[in-house]
Amino acid sequence: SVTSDDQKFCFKEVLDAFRLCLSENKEVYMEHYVAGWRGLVKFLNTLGSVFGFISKDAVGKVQILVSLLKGEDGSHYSTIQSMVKYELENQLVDLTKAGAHPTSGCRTLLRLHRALRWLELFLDSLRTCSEDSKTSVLCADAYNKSLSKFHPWVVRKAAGMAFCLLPGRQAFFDVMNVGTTEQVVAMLGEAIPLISEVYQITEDLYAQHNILDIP
Ligand code: 1Q0
Repeated sequence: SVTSDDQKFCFKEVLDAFRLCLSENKEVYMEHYVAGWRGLVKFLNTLGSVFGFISKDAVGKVQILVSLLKGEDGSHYSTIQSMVKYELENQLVDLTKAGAHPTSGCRTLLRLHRALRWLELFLDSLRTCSEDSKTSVLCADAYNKSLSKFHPWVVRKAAGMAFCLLPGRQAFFDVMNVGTTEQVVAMLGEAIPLISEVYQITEDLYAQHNILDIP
């Protein structure tokens, strides 16, 4: 077909990435964390160009993390835990105001981490909603309960406008490429606890190091 496999979104890819994210001792592997986001961005791109400003920001952040991981000091970036330790010990993070390290791994990942909470809430509402629920409303509710508090007014406004253009629940489920509605609901039920655990481990780690407010 014309659409190559790596362009076509498949929700299973996201599920697998988050499944591989946690090590035995509950460290979060960067490689799989960014793979999860790459999959999600693919999905976002199928929704059309109104979501371009969101996708562009996410892609930029994923690229920053990938270049750190592939870079000279890449060995320190294999897990979120090792990244936090390495960057803090070497003063590579702007902790109180924007300065010399605008693209630190800690700062960049924190932005995606905050968005992960939105995703968890949104997927959970998709999983449990009725057939006639409006995805735009579910998405806005999830956003207002989480990510919106970190965004200035203009971004909230633009996001709100973009949400109104989301396809309906069924179209959403079709793009996920999973199968019947029952199968989608089952796969969401598998994915949400994994996403939730990765979120909580990261949140606890950032809280423990007092870096939840990196500017
Ligand atoms: C499905 C609809 C997607 C809606 C995404 C919700 C998030 C809205 C976020 C809008 C903000 C984007 C503009 C940029 C903001 C940045 O200023 C902000 C902070 O960064 P910085 O460097 O300026 O301090 N960036 C962020 O907050 C990061 C936002 C990343 C959002 C990534 C969203 C990826 C979405 C994936 C779609 C998943 C759909 C899941 C459904 C799957 C199957 C049903």
